[in-house]
Amino acid sequence: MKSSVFYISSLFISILIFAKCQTKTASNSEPNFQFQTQSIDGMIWIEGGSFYMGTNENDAYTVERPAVKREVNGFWMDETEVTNTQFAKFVEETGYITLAERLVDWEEMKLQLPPGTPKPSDEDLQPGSLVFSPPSHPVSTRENDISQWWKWVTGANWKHPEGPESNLKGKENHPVVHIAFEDAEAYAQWAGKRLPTEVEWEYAAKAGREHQRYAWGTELRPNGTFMANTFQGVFPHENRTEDGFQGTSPVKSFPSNDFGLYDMIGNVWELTSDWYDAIQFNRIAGNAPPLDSAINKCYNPQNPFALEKVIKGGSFLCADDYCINYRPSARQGHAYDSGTSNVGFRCVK
Ligand SMILES: [Ca+2]
Ligand SMILES: [Ca+2]
Repeated sequence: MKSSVFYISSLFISILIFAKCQTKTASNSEPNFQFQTQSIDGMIWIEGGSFYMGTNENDAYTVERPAVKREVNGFWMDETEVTNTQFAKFVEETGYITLAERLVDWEEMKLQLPPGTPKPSDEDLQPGSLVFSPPSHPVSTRENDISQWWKWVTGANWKHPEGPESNLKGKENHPVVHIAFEDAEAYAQWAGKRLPTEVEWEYAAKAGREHQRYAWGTELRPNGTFMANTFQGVFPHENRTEDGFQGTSPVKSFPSNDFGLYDMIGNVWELTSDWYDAIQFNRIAGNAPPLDSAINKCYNPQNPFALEKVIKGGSFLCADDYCINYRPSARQGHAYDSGTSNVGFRCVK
């Protein structure tokens, strides 16, 4: 939801006949099967199959458990997150204005806040977005008061990711950020694509390693190699950038997974088309009653008023000491009408 910092706690192929085609054989060790990846016009064919979604690891978050068997049909998926250059082409051709560039609609906003929440000041209803703004000193993350490191910045949007004084110079190949769900859907429609479902996204991220903790194996940094843009140091104030990037990174800066997809883990979280259900896997396993979607589109007891879509893959802010979301089973709810500086998307078809 578009929100001032005050409310943060309430919040988050076909026409390709003439295209180049490239095939490569995966070189990484220990995936569950041998395969080849095929890339056409920046998309990879993901062969359908069955797999275990979620995890049974005790130290994973409860919203990821238990693992449940799921079937997935084949689909094409963008090799990378949608970049600023790609999004700029969409805007240039359509004149599209993102949600973060529009005045905040208080009537819409208050529907996702506890009843009686006072109306923010007009200044706080100006177009803007949430920007990661780390303190210069250590802060306790125990109470999860995210207003200590997330700030509402008037004038922040996809063209000005850190605020009105910032721009996209040098970030042409970085993932686009400050994108709300409807913005991502508008882009996907223009591109003749759609957003992935949660199950499609996770199947593609696991790439056959469904029983391994990480998308690339069992160790976070195999032989000391950084496999994704995450956060090293003490969250949120001490970002040691040992992986080379403090914020977002150009797409393809880290190795692809075994399906040939880049940055599925880290860089920016990625929107999916599914509404968030915190106990979805327990429902599928028969441990909880089905969600009555006629009453509630989504379910998150920690954020009961928000309408949230599932985001996957973690971001440059996932830290060993705070949020270990750099795993393919990790999932979070994200307000469908909110963009932030660490959430983007990629498309499928
Ligand atoms: Ca980093
Ligand atoms: Ca990502």
